[in-house]
Amino acid sequence: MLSKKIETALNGQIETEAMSSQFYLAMASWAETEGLNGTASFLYRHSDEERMHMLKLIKFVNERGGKALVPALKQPPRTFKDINDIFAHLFKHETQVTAEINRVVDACLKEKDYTTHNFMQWYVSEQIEEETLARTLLDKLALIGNDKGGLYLFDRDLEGLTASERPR
Ligand code: OFO
Repeated sequence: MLSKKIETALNGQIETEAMSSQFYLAMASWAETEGLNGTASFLYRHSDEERMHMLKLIKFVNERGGKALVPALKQPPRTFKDINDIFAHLFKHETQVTAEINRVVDACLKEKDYTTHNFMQWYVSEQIEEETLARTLLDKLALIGNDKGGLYLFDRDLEGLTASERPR
């Protein structure tokens, strides 16, 4: 059975995952209208993954005797400056999500809720993958600079990549 504190913390995390999904959906849609089709595919998939992270939490809360809350969501940004801006936002957002996950994990330890602590470890590892990927993509973009051919290849390489994979 979940304590009230942990139920609230997990509901907060449900909102965070839902917001991530919306945020990446907005980025995907923007990228698609800019002709960045590989980037758009990657971000649409990333948005779906975040929704899956949210669903996993909803099911866990309900199975453990709590009540999952489906949150209202804020309007995400409509436009972005360029592809660098997209991945800078994505990296920053993921580091904030990691900090929130760490807070949930910390609350589990304080409440001695080892079951939820164990469940949250999946999110801890997922964040390592996602942060590493976002950092690697930002580094690649920094190397490419304004080289149009490089940007074309970067976008094409993103076509088949998923958020928890490492790029070559
Ligand atoms: Fe849910 O992993 Fe990103 O935010």
